[in-house]
This record gives sequence, structure tokens and C-alpha cells, in this order.
Amino acid sequence: MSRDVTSQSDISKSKYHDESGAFKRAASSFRDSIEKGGKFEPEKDRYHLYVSYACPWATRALIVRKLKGLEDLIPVTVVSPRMGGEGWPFLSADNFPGAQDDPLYKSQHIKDLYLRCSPDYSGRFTVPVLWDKKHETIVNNESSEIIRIFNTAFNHLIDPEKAKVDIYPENLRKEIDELNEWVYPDINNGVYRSGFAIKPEAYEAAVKQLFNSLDRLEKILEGKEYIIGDKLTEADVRTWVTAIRFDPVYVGHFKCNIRDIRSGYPNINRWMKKLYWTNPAFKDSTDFDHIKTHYYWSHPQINPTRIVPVGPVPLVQDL
Ligand SMILES: N[C@@H](CCC(=O)N[C@@H](CS)C(=O)NCC(=O)O)C(=O)O
Repeated sequence: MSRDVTSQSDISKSKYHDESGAFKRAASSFRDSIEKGGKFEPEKDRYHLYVSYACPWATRALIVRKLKGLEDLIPVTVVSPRMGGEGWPFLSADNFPGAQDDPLYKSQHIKDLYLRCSPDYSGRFTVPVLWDKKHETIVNNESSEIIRIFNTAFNHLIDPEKAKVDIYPENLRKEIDELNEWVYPDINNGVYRSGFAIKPEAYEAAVKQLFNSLDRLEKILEGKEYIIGDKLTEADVRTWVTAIRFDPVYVGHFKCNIRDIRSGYPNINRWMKKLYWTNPAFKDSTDFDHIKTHYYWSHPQINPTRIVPVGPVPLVQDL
């Protein structure tokens, strides 16, 4: 009989809280890189990316895959946004528009991939998953590392114009790293720490920290097109995936309602809209049906009716 992994797959049974009621995100487990001469060589037709359009972390990987023109090199499979008791389902387990079947193993759920390569795996079954078809294992399931891999590892195999795209350039690394240091805990994960808190004090601390950091970001974006320097970097990608979900989901579902982006943060809104409407890597990686359905459906501990709100209208304002 197979091992009971319900406590790892069912988010409503998550034990990821400390005694103060604060949400603690577990660290990712698969942390390999793709490099010449390494266990995972950069090659065509070897790697596969599993994502959910709902997930901000997976969307980082989707955006960078497209910015770097890696679509032919690294095919992608999209799961259903309705993450239930067994985690993320493929189309065969949950027929949702836009969901797909696992082309490699006909898995029913993302957890099947984790257990296929690591039967004793005791962590959460998260997306994104970067899979190696040769060794039949997960190379990496940490989006911040997957986007760095995509940024450089395949440069010799892609269109030279795309190879020149560098979202983590040497001269801006220090600034990018410093920004990541607060944007990740306060904003990217801050919305989750607000929404998943199970005590009022933990929620209030998280939501105040979140809005303080949004205020800080708003000032940084004053008169600027990109967050760091005058070019698109991973700082924009990493921050944008949270900003685009903010008004449609986090304001309501995660109680991040001190302000919304469209009326409270004109600079963030301008930056966010511009990337959405003018750069296909951003718009094409965004599916609001999957985003809204995922959050409002998948956390019955927060929204037991699973009703998905109609608004906001529009989901993203015009330029
Ligand atoms: N650190 C990971 C986090 C990924 C993550 O937490 N993904 C969420 C979806 S937004 C997930 O798959 N959660 C499933 C679960 O926790 O059971 C990354 O950035 O790649």
C-alpha cells in the first residue's frame, strides 16, 4: 500500500504555522543547477517545466522562459488551478479549461512526480517543477533558482538576440540582491503571511509589514520604468507576479486591504500595467481565470463557499 501523504498535499491541513499563528513557508528541496560538465547538462529536448498559471512563483519561471525564448527548448505543462486534497491535479484528474495532461508519465497529480523520483519525499508538492527527462528526476523546484538557470544555462542553444537578454546583469547584482531581501519576505511572501495567519496579531503584523514595503516600492518607482536601473531585471519579474494578483485576489482573499494597487499606488500601477500590456512575456504568462479560481477555490479554510468573486472590473486597468 502506498504511503499516506495527505498531510503533505492538503493545504487546508497544513502544519506550517508557529505558536504565534504566523505562516512559515517551507524551503524548497530540489536545488540542482543546469550547467556544462555537470550532472544536468544544458540540452535540447531534455527538460520539462510543470507550472500552474495561478502560482506567482511558477509564473516567474514562465515569464523568464519566454523572455529568453526558451519555449522550444523547454516545453511546459499547465495543471488545473483547483488544488485539492491531493495537491495540484493534471487535466485527467480535474477537467478545468486550460489544464493539461502530464505528457511524460500521465501522472494524475504533481505529487506523483515528486514520489516518482523521491518516494520518501516529506516536503510539500509545489510548482514550479523543472524536470529532467534523462535522469527522470526534479532538477529544481525553487523558482528563484530556476529563473537564474533560464537566464544563462541555455544561451549557446538559443537565438543570439535572446541570449543577450540578461535579467541578472553583473553590474546590478548587488542592488537586485538587496531588493530581493525585503521584497521576498515582505511582499511576495507577505501576502501569504497575511492570508494564512491564524491569529489576528500575526495577520496584523504581516499586513502592516506588507504595506510598509509597498510604500517603499512606490517611492522607488517614482518616475521610473523599471525597479532597478533603466532595464528589465529579475527584480521586476519577481515583484510583478505579486502585484498583478494583488487587486484581483490578495485584497479580498488574503485580507490585504489597507489599500489596493489601482487607487493607492499610482507608480506601482503604471509599472505593472505597462509590463502587462506591452510585454507579451508578462501578459501571456497570466491567466486570471486560473489565478482567481485557484485561490478562492483551494483554501476552504479561508473561503469555505469556494465562491469566486466577480471583480475587480477591469482586472488590469488600461494604460
Ligand atoms: N519556494 C517555492 C515556492 C513554490 C510554492 O509554494 N508554490 C505553491 C503554489 S503558489 C504550491 O505549489 N503550493 C502547494 C503546497 O504547498 O501544497 C518557489 O518559489 O518555487
